[in-house]
Amino acid sequence: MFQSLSDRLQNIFSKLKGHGKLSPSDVDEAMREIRLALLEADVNFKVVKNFVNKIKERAVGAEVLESLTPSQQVIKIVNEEMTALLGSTESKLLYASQPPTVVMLVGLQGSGKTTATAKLAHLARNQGKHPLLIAADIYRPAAIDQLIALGEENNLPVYHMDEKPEKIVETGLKEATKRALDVVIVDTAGRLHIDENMMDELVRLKKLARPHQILLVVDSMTGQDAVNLAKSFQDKLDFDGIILTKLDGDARGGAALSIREVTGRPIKFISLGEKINSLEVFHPDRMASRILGMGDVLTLIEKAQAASDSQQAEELERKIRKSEFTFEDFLSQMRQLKKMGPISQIIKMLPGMPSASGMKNLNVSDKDMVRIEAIIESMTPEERIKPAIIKGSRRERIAKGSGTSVRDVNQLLAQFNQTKKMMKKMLGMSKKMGRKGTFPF
Ligand SMILES: Nc1nc2c(ncn2[C@@H]2O[C@H](COP(=O)(O)OP(=O)(O)OP(=O)(O)O)[C@@H](O)[C@H]2O)c(=O)[nH]1
Ligand SMILES: [Mg+2]
Repeated sequence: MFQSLSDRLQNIFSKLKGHGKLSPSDVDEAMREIRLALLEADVNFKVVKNFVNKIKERAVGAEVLESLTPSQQVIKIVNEEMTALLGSTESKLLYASQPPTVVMLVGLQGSGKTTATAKLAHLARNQGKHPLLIAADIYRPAAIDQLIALGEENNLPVYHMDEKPEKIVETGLKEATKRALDVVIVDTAGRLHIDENMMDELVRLKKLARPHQILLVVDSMTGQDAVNLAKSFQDKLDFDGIILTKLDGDARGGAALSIREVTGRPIKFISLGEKINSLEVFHPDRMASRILGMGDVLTLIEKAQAASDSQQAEELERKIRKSEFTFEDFLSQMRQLKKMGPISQIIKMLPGMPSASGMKNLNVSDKDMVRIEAIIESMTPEERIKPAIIKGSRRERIAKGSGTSVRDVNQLLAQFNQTKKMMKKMLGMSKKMGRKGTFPF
């Protein structure tokens, strides 16, 4: 996510760290580079100007903390200002006190409305709600079928009928009340550009459905164009929050960093893939630390918490600390990890990844995981507990048994040792953050 912006900012910071004391011209130079990096990431120029001015003011101001070096202070300020730019605090979906909560999704064609409708319903259901999806896009061929298919795949009820959108929404809402479904999510039609007819229809639907929340779905790949689009939607219809999609792609960051400041509306959710569980509540602080290369330890820990039980995690922590971690544990942790989502995304959340060069060969794909599992399964129980005994002939036997090569086995053994070391290091890091019993590996 935002890799090139992230790389550039991290470069700027590492240059700063090289200076013991910062002169005003060091700070000026860093600010100039930050400004360029943001502009190149397609952040709106007014947003950039404000952002840099605020940092400058604070950096040369009297804000001195004894415990930090001058460069750390600048980084801290950038981190705080970037968090503020992204909205400061998380902004969850609010449920109405009188159900059903009605949410209407709007946005341009292909921005991800229909998939977000299903993802949001999935999220609501995980919070104990009973959602109903309403298919109100009657224009694009197959739009309704798309939502029906998503509903069937994920066991979510979809309301549809061969009528005008107004009628569909009206009867859909009645249906929700009748079936005691407490969250209604309305998927609407998109257009290639803002167009009067679409806006008029959305305004009519808004009057009729009286949604508690209108969420604008924005493709993050559209950069700061998204800002103009959001402004038009705001003028004509208004909305309460933003869903930013396709953050798994190589978006430069312009949309994410500009949209809140320009519209004053919060980013509520981000979407990081096509799968049903790829919608996340947006945390400005976590996004800022991801962009600034501080990793996203919190998201990782939360995912881990959801995937593993804490007793097991504590036991593991003990083992890591005492270096009693074995291939048995490795295997069971790997299986836990799989529950957390695609391994490539998990790895990216680790602090300093993927740029930290020492970690390059930890770049595991889901396919690698299958191979690794096979190799471990071909080890004897003794070998799993004491990997040090796995020498020449044992390596050959394991390779044969798992249908891999001795090279693969060697590689895994090396990787295992490296992982062990990394886990110990990361354990220290999560401890510093005051967390206990939640460590993922
Ligand atoms: N990689 C990735 N793809 C996404 C994401 N969100 C949506 N998509 C894909 O983008 C395409 C368009 O998504 P839709 O949900 O159909 O978009 P829409 O806004 O409903 O489009 P219209 O109905 O044509 O206006 C689909 O192929 C989705 O799978 C995301 O976060 N990441
Ligand atoms: Mg659609």
